[in-house]
Amino acid sequence: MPTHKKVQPQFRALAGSVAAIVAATGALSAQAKEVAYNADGHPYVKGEMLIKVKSKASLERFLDRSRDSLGSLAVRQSVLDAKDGTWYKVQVKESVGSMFAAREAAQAEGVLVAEPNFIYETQIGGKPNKPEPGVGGPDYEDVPDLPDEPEEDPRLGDLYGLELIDAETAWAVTQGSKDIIVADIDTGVDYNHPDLINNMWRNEAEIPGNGRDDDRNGFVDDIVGWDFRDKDARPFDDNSHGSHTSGTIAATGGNGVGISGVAQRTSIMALRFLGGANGSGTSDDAVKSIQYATANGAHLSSNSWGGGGFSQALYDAIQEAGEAGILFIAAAGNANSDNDAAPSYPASYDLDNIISVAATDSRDSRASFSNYGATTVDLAAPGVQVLSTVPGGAYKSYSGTSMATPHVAGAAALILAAYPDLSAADLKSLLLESVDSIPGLDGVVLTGGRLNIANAFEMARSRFGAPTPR
Ligand SMILES: [Ca+2]
Ligand SMILES: [Ca+2]
Ligand SMILES: [Ca+2]
Repeated sequence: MPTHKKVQPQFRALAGSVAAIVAATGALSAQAKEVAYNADGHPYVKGEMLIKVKSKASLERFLDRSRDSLGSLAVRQSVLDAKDGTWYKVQVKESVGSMFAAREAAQAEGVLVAEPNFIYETQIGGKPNKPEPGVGGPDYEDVPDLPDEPEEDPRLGDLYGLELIDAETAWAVTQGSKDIIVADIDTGVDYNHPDLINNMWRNEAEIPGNGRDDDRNGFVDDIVGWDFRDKDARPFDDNSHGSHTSGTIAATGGNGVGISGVAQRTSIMALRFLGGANGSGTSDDAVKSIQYATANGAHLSSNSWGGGGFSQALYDAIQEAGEAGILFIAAAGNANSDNDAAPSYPASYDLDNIISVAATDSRDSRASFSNYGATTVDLAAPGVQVLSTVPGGAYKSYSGTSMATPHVAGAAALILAAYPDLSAADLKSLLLESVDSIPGLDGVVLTGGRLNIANAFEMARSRFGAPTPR
């Protein structure tokens, strides 16, 4: 057994719960899943690895040759077609072990990379709700009409974050657009929540509930996104984390209900790969979520999760999203540690399309839990005691870099609504270069500042001219 350098408490807590959750849903495998840890203390699914090969033939050759040394390995499924190879998930004989198998596989001819199937978690302080049992989700309710004249959101005044980032000034330019699609890759969304239902993405090319893949995107009856954890068309939120992040991105503004997101209007694509009490999920399902967002028209994604080791599969998926012009906005992590010294994935991948977000409080101080990094964490956003939507038409306050990240995602959606032709690089530089400089963030994050969306619009006007809001 490798000696663990340092295992963070949040990882230890996983062991029992993931096995129990997986056993309860039966979704991943008939075999009970157990958690193991690599030498760096990162959790992965015991008995599984992801393997990247040049071709299916090289995979089969490897499996044939290694039956004696590694036991009978079973190919589970292909995970991602990267430009230089294909990723497969492989079931490894438990007595052999994923780490050993991955090391062996990496030596084999035709195998490009092999790695364990890491486990990631939501980046929230404490764990929110007891998960609701069961797979799937409720039927889609009819989308209500918005009021003809905007009606005030009664709890808007409780959102100190919107005030700090100057959302109201930005709303004078645009309140957002349903044409801009934000993939919320998380624990799912309460897509019937009265403050979210109007801003859910609707896959217009799909006929709901007819058991057919009408738009031929590989997913049957996918209306608001997909549930990669339970492998069904209803990415309902069993945890409350994903509904909360969605509300910060784009709870419906001016509908006379609850709050508003940073974008009053946008389209939220719900991609669920995390779930259960700990809000955990695996590399392969994260990769498939990112791939879905890329293939189905998302403009950016919001990613309030982390904690796994370096995964080349995840790197490949985020890079592919970047090549499609998609920003990947990611939580810096909640370990109060320096990402420059100890990277936190996925936020710390060295890819141009990633924005890594730290959390600050109502006085613009770095949250005590927030990771930082003078070169690898880009900017801060409000992430302490943030009020947002949770399932059942309710609202709660949570803290975490999980809550900071969707502020940046909402801001990006708002800018894109006014400047739809911006490249991902231009959008990123606007968000980063227009921050409010905060002395306490100097040397703590790359920009030394906290998101300010009104500044970003001012900068956009000077760089790109008058907005053309949708
Ligand atoms: Ca479909
Ligand atoms: Ca259908
Ligand atoms: Ca509202």
